[in-house]
Amino acid sequence: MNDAKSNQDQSSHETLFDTVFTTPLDRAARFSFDEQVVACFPDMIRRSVPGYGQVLAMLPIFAQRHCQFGQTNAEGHRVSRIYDLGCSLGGASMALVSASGGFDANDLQIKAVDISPAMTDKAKALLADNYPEHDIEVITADIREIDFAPCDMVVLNLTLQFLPPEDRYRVLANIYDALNDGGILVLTEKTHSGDEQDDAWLVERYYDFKRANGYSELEISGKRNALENVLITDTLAQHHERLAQVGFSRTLTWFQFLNFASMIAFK
Ligand code: GEK
Repeated sequence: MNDAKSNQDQSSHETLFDTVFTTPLDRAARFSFDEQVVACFPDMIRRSVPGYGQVLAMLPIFAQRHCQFGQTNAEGHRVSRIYDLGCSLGGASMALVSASGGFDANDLQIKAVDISPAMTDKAKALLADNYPEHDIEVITADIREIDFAPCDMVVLNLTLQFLPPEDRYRVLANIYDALNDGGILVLTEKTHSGDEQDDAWLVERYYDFKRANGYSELEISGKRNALENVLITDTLAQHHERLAQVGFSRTLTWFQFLNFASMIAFK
């Protein structure tokens, strides 16, 4: 069955195969998180982000160690508040509350924020279907504009890279201010290396990774062009320096897979 046909045959909650950049004309498009991307998002992110599943799987493990249950929900129950910023379809939130995470349904109060209504509409439906008993609020907003409530953990999984570089410090400073002492930020990003030769090797192996996951040359170059000036990477050194500047006393890179890395910052 061809991709288009198989996509049509699936129900709206099923994951469609990513065919966003399959024709030469698509290459001219600027990347945006619209309905077309939302429909195939889980497939796209798994096939194009090395280590995506491994990073998500560690989130509840980190939460178990660093959540302090210092907040109170509307029913007077002690909870830990967690922000999932740039939540897309809620993958990180779902990983946090999944059965293997070890939390009870009313332990965590999650605020999942995304600027794209197409994403948040679908995230709400997925969470209502799969985790109706959990306290996960999906909010359609720009993370540069929100007022943070005190929290124990913030997840920025592949989101900071989409903000204009000049806005990144302010968002991280707001996160730092909202975190309780002992709280953590998990920051996952596509990065580039400061060394030109290393960078070329990492980028080429990243394209090999995408080829191995079924993407064609047309799709790889189409996506690369569409993301130009939309996804702007920093080096790991720039990330750690900025995190230190906003006040985090200790940061470390806990995961790296080719040009993707995840850092943890401790308040
Ligand atoms: C996951 N974290 O599956 N405010 C809020 N959301 C934004 C903003 C902004 N200013 N800019 C971009 N976004 C997810 C994956 S995807 C990564 C994150 C990717 C949102 C944007 O709408 C998109 O949903 C998300 O950030 C980035 O764990 O597609 O490579």
